[in-house]
Amino acid sequence: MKKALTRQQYLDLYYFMRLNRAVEDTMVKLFRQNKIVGGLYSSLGQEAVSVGTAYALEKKDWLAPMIRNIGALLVKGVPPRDVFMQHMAKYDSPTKGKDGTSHFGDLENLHIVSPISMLGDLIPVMTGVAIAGRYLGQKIVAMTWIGDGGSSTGVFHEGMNFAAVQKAPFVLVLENNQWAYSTPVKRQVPLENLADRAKAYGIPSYVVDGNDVVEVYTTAKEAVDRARNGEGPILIEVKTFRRLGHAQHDPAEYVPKEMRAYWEARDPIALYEKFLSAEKLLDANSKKQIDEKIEKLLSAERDFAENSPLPPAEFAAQGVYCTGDDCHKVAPKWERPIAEVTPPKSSVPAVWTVKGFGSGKASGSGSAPIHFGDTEKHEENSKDTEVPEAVAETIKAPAQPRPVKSKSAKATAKKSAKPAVVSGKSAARKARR
Ligand SMILES: Cc1ncc(C[n+]2csc(CCOP(=O)(O)OP(=O)(O)O)c2C)c(N)n1
Ligand SMILES: [Mg+2]
Repeated sequence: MKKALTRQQYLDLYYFMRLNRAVEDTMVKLFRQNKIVGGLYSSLGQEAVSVGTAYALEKKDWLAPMIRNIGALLVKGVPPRDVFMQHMAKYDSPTKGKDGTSHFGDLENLHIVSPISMLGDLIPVMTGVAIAGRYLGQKIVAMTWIGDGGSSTGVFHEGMNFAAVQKAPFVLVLENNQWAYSTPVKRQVPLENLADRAKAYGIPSYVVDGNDVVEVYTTAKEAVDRARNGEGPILIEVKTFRRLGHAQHDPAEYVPKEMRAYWEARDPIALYEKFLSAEKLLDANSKKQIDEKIEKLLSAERDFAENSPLPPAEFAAQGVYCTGDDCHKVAPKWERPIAEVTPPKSSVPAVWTVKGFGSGKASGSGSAPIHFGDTEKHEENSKDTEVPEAVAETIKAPAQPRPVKSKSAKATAKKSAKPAVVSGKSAARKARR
């Protein structure tokens, strides 16, 4: 670890890592008391990643956490009670008890976009936030996190490519904790460094030790500054380890003992404490003060959360569907008259149709629109619908059985290769063959 920060910065990083761990320890206790409503994920051993990266952001910047980034929320200013209440589905929680994990954000004050469970989807979303900030002249940076597993989704690549081509002020932290559920990295990506994925988009990247909070922070700060100065998106791969299973239900017995032992000996908080005492930034007394501060804070926050009521039953039906003005204040700004850009005026007549298609009867006597078999009978070769030439080209005659070299077979093949007309049942069958 290098010495390059102010004393306060060093101590802040320590405090938030300790707070991150203590908040999650408290939630494990709540989980065992059956007070946690949804799944409980852990970032044990990964605290330096969430804290070190989020600490590099300014107040005006935006972040969107994933399941193992509670530390980032705490750094951005979310009170621990919100995290507790959210997981306990309490009425005073940010989502008023509608979610049992960490799907909440704060667009107005803290600039936090709610997590999206579909891995990778936050990348284009946060790219959009970054571009919007630039459009509004705000000089903000947007940040999100993705796992080693999540970096193999299609939307990861689409999102990164989009961010790169737009030169979005966006920092992506690729949290390589060696596992995606029970799949080790080596079995899903043929790369030594996942940061190499950045080469495909022509953007810069870093590889850092995710258990060294100072290295994580200084790298993230450099990346955030570069993104803010117009250099475009940056990918940071942090190498770390998921110390517990995917969630509370997973004992992670598939993790080799040696691997676990290696990383447990590299606990990010223990490593940092060693550094801080060697640099005379933390002694037994100041450590005790921090212990007491966190204990006092979390005891009050937990009490508040436990005393918060569960939502009233009738609330279950509210706030589920968008109700327009009561739900949000975002309104479309129509540049053309609405009638001109919405149906029926905006509807285009079908290029070609199939007679009877859409008029079949369903068992409940309504119409069963997509069942060819239900369409009315009509004669073979009847002229139902003229097919435009371009369409006819695409409906070439279906492959014939093994050709028999006889005059009559050739003649038949030639005949069926001319589908100028698609006729109801028989044509549909032909086309599907
Ligand atoms: C697109 C998509 N596919 C699958 C899942 C199910 N899923 C949730 S977490 C997870 C593993 C993620 O592993 P990784 O990205 O390495 O993150 P980690 O859990 O290690 O933090 C999977 C497959 C999902 N949420 N979204
Ligand atoms: Mg992982």
